[in-house]
Amino acid sequence: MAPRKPSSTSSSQSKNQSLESFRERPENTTLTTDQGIPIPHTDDSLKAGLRGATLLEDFHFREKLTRFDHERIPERVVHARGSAAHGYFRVYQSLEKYTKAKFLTDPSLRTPVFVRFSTVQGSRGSADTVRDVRGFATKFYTPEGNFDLVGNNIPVFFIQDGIKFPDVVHAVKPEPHNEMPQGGSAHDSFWDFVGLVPETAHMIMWVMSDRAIPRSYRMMEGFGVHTFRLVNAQGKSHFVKFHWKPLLGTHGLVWDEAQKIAGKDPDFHRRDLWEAIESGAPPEYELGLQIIPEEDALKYGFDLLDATKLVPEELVPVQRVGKLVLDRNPDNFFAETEQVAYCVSNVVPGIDFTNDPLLQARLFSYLDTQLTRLGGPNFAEIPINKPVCPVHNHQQDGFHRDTINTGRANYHPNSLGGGCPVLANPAQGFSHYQERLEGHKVRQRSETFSDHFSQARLFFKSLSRPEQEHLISALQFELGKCERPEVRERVVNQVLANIDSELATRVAKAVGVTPPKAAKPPKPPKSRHTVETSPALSMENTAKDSIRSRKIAALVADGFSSKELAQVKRALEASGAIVEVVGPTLSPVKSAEGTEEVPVKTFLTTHSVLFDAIYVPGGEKSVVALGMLPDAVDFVREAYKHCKALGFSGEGTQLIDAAGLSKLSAAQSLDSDPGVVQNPKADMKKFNQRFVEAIAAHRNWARQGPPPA
Ligand code: HDE
Repeated sequence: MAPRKPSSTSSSQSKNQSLESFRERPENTTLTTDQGIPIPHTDDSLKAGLRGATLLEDFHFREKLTRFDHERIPERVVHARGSAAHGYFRVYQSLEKYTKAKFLTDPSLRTPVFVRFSTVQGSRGSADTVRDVRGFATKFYTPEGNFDLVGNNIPVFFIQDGIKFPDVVHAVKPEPHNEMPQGGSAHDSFWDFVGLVPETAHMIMWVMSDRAIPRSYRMMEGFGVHTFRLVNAQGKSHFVKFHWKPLLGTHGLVWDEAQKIAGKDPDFHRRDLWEAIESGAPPEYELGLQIIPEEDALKYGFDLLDATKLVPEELVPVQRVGKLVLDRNPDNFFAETEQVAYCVSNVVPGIDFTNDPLLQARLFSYLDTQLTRLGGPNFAEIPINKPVCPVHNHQQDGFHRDTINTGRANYHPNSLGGGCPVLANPAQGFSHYQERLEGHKVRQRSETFSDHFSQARLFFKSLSRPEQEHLISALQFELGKCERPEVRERVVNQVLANIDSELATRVAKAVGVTPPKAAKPPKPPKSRHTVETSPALSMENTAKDSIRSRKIAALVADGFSSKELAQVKRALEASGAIVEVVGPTLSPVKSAEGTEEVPVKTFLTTHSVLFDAIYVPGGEKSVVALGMLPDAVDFVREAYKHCKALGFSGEGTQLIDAAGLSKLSAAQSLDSDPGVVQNPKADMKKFNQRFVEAIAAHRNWARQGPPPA
């Protein structure tokens, strides 16, 4: 891979510049203490005699150890494991009809952003590919202050009221008595909660689907989840749902593959994001808006304030209004990715909240949690959190204060400071939307929040058959790991039976629960503005037109055909893919033509699960050698099992039998499998075209065959 570009040529420049004065560049510098005293020796402590005890006066030793002892800050209570990138956002056309937010009304403005992706359950060091919701948090550094869109890759949530957040998080986190399992929901306390709280039903469908094991952060959607408001210059408000649409499409892993990746490369998603940016393939997403008139809050048979519901795209289309590009990796993980503090309450004029009780809780929680995590109230002064526009107010003091306020007037109103800072012009400043409210003070849930199963069913019914199979086996896996029969029983009968009877019956059988007698009749839809299925919910219908940034392993041993390898490599790279040559060792491999190729990885250092597709070039000697290497054979078999594209040219096709693929083929004949591209005659043009199409299709699920009886 090309060496890292030093600093950015990106368009996230204003943030990049604002960070510049904080960057420490070690080139041509001398080692000093924190006080700037030059240090000529740092490998031995100061001792009383060559073999004597260390002296307390050794300030360099004490400072070095003290600083090390205090390197850790508390990890986030949720979303601790994350990876982030800088970039920019630009709106395509002014949205002034709906909002007065400058970054959404000025198409010439490139707004710097910092996006952090995360898992929810696991600790900071947990594996990337666990089954979990992914966070998708975006900080827009706008000219009117920071706007934080703190979303997930799933459009709904487990609960309806934020007061239950500690409960759902305690339930899913590692259990308190033994702190197991790490990074996963397949344990009793989580499913105990699910069985007792049926409002989780819709979200459960999503987290058991392939959405919860994304192929890449670059290939997942993002959602603001709650209904927000857009408010225009005239004070008119519209409800809005925020979406991020990845230009590479939305793609998932296979569960078996995800588990293996967790061992082979626990940093799989982090590395994928980092390498894509370094290699010049910046992840891109479009911002989508579903705009809904306020009067329609109850039109769709559910309440727009209920975060366990989504608005089907077929009813309210997602308008794509701008583009997000992530083109620069952070300089320092701790300073940026760890210290970034997203706060749902950070909104700019033109964006406002609704009364969604989940959102209302979040408006309190994020600022509150940062106070402890980042050690006090001045965390907005940390470079990554600092707005790019001026900040003036009378807030002062507290731990870690950076700003040196001058003058005597630290109150409002004042005359000693000339009245400054003066109040903003109401037309430009933030004023809360004047929503009319009345009601009794109650601790109750609205009747409009009571349907927990219609949309769970809608989601399940909208999936393709292979996606449904994956979801069913995910539930069989998760509940199968629960020790208590009553926990499994309750989930099947209180939750799944209300969603779909085949789903409930098959899960019941697999986890030793008596299947529900009859499917519970679905409630009739409460609204005629509804849909039976929503094709937009299925990843089968996503973009499959590109192999940009896909990783393909070319398997070689001595005697491979360098001619075929070069042709295929050229074709794949021309379409934006990355080809890595994998060989028995890192020593050069000799081709049939006499040239040499140095593998970048070996069968020991990498594995099929870390690639999107496999290519085996011809060369009799090479193919025979590969066929005798169990790890090379395993490479091919695993790629086949995980439904990936496989390409075999020339004598490479002989590896098909050596790996026993013909016997594995569910379709009886590999010729009918569009994901296995064979070309014994080395007519490379057609081969390359078909191979590119097969990789772009992502996976050939038909290969999985029928489910076990
Ligand atoms: Fe969060 N959430 N959350 N959450 N959340 C946090 O804030 C919370 C919810 C989300 O990369 C915490 O800084 C409550 C929904 C993301 O730094 C904490 C409730 C959605 C991130 C917190 C929710 C999210 C967080 C932990 C229910 C999708 C990571 C550390 C009312 C729309 C941000 C922190 C990052 C992080 C509270 C529910 C997304 C404790 C109380 C719904 C992406 O404040």
